[in-house]
Amino acid sequence: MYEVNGWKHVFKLDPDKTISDTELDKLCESGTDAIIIGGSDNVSEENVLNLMSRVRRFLVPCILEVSTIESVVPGFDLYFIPTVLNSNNPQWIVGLHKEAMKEYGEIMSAEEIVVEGYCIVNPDCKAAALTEAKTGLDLEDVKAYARVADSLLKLPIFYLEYSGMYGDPSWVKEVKKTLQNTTLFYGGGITNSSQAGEMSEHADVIVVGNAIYENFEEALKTVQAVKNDR
Ligand code: 1GP
Repeated sequence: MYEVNGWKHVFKLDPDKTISDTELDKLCESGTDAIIIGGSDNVSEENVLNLMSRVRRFLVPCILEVSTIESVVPGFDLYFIPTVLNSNNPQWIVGLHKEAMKEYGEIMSAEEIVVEGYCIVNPDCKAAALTEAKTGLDLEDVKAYARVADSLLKLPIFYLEYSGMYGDPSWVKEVKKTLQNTTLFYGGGITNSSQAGEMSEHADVIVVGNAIYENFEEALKTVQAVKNDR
């Protein structure tokens, strides 16, 4: 089984967006620790399978971040299952998870599943709207959610999600201090090496998403920024 412990950098690819073979080759061979496939819009069995088979030509671990039950397909190294800790709607905390278990529980292999405790901080991102996230949190709230993930639920990952917006590094630093065993993922608005290096000083793993589609060469450089940093 793959362990997220020790990872520093991942790219998140959106199955609803287009990426050329050349760019995909560069991402997969960049030295990143994993490729996550996941998104919030138009995620289908077809586009997930298509992207997975393209990433599968490389050795890099390939992970599906499950956002809809319909798009779960076999063949990934790991399945990341998000639970949105600050959602106002129990569907996004445990409801859809129960439906998935009803359908796939018997055939699921526990070693392939990793639960991510999300805390969505940016009120303007799609994920916040979709999951009815209670945003407007202060740092103490976010630290409390981190402790819920770590001390109470003993989740492997706490995912501080700023999707589309560069967050406050001082918050990431404080959140990291509260975690004992849970791995801290930071995602949101990383567009260049210096931001990657800055967030990587505090977060265990940084996630680079949109930048892949907006400024590919800069996005690619975030890997080395993080690897050289430590
Ligand atoms: C999104 O956290 C990831 O789920 C990455 O965010 O797309 O802003 O890089 P960006």
